[in-house]
Amino acid sequence: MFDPAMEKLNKEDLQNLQLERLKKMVKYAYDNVPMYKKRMNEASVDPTKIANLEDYASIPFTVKDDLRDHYPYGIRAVPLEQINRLHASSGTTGKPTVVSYTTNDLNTWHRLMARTYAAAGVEKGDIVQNTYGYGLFTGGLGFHYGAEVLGCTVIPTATGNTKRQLMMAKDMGSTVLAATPSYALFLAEAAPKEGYDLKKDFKFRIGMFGAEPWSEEARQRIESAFGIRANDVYGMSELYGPGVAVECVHQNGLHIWGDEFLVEVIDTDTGEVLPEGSHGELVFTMLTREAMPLLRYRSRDLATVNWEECECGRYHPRIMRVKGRSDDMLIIGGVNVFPSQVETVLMKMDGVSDHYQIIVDRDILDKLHIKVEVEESFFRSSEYNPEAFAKALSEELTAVMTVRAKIELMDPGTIPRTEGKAKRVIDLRKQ
Ligand code: DLL
Repeated sequence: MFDPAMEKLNKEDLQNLQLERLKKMVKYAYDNVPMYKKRMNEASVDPTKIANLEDYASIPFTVKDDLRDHYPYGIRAVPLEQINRLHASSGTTGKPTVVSYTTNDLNTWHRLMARTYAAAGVEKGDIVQNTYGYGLFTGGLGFHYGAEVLGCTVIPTATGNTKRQLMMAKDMGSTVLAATPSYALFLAEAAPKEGYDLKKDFKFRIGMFGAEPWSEEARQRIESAFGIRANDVYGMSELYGPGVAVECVHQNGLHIWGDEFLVEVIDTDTGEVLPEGSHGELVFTMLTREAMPLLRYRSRDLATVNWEECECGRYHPRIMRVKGRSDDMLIIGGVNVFPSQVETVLMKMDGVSDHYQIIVDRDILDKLHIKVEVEESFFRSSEYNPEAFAKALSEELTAVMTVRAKIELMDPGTIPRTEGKAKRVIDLRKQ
């Protein structure tokens, strides 16, 4: 463990620490962020009288639009001179949401990332090839500094330039691959074409994959292609970046670092706080953030939180894989569908490549329209019968997910590859 004093806390001690830090944070936000002072006053909340989580639930939620409304410098509790770094997320429309960090915030984040790597089994001396985008996106610098703090050698290749990426991985003997899962699948596809043998030519042993939803089946494909353990890492720019939660070596849910993040689970529609173990929207509070405190921040991500002790000995609560965001959910003929569920069905089928796209079109809302790229060797084999294959895929989706699907088979290599986060859903209604 990188930070045993925090990582070994039992449930009671961890929850006590959370409450103690929470009380201070509420007071800090009230005193230093005009938006929070106004909201607490309006809701008649006395920031000095928060005794438990029920009291805390009387504070209104913070949402992404609150950050947008505070463009350009974001929600801020310190003067600009104390801001050491800014990041921003692109967002789909309008102005980016900007997030800020003091020196202490950066240290906290980098240490959380070091802890995140170590929990996944990465050690001092590992060679980390960091293919996350460097820049306003938090992936690049977050994975970069965390690896340095842990004592690894970092190769900041950043995203793209796949040929050079593969050459460096082989020549440098990289042992850890930090990437979006879709880029890892892309590398796995590109390597043999460039003449590499994924298992013989590379020394990768652990993958640190996140920034987008991915299925268990995608994990199995990545693990068997590279011969590595592929660990899931979760985070978001508003909460520092990556490193909010990670799978330990047991890969049985992602530990949320409870000494820094308080998580509540709410009903997305009503906003009601749900009891422990329920499935719902994750709502986060950062417990020590200086520059940009966020109280009860609605993530829009849906998951279940489990507080049982893990085999690794940690009590830091675990979220089971985040299947998707409430905003990504499609309703097809009355059934709720997440893109990652479609991936689960597709990737179980032989002959399907790693690439697909879900098309949402006003005219065919009663069924899923999915473009599925056929895997190259199957495409060239005499067994390939497009009509029968499309029918089999459509039937499987109907059987597993109870939705009707229109399958459009695509030739190998024709669905555009993305180097950062994959674009799996094309919503024609928004274009
Ligand atoms: O994606 C930070 C990050 C970088 C996380 C690298 C992990 C690795 P944003 O661009 O702000 O930040 O996007 C955050 O991405 O609310 C989720 O919807 C989604 N997301 C992130 N990690 C996962 C994951 C970074 N492991 C948004 N599984 C979040 C599912 C994820 N979804």
